[in-house]
Amino acid sequence: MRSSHQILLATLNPHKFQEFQSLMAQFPEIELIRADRLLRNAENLGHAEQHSTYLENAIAKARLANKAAHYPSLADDSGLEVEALEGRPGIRSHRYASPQAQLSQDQSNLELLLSEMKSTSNRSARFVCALALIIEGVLIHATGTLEGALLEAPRGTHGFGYDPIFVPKDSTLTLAEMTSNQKNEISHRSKAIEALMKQVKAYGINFVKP
Ligand code: ITT
Repeated sequence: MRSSHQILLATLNPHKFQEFQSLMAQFPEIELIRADRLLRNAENLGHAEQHSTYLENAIAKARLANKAAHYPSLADDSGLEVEALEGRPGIRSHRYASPQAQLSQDQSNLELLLSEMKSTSNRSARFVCALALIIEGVLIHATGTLEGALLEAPRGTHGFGYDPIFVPKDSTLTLAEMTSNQKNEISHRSKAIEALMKQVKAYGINFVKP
């Protein structure tokens, strides 16, 4: 099966877009296109996240983008699951502190989570990333996770979201203290991309650079 070399990345989060660009650099035949370049009402992507699982949300975002732009479309729905909070903020990670928020609320989300976790000794948490790709009428999906623990105060300036308080298992650095390459070697997103691209290959989908 042949496909164009372009994939619309159905995200409004510029940090995610940046991460995908470096993660997908290992597939130079693929060009990622920003959602705001192709979708007239890109903000509708945010409204598609009404479901109760990451995967359903990712599929909804990918479907919406694919239908609107007629491009192969890839969507990511991700979040942080905290054991002591029974999995919260989870699929609500983006709008944790402010349910109506459209733009990034990273700072207020961090502050709310730290205050909820005050004097909680169980610091275990994990990131989850679900990806959905719609290409040539086929839906392909994959998930990746990253286990770790939460600090009591932020450290580091790289990355985004909850990175400054998340220390991956077997690391002493937060994700925000790591370089983007270090984060990309271990992240939930990189694991999901690896699993997704294996399936893309198994389907016989070839990207052709003009
Ligand atoms: P799109 O839906 O437009 O892709 P979004 O930021 O709303 O952007 P999600 O609904 O998937 O994306 O929410 C993911 C939230 O989970 C994100 O805003 C962060 O707060 C958090 N998150 C996900 N991956 C993360 C990572 O790698 N590092 C830190 N926080 C992350």
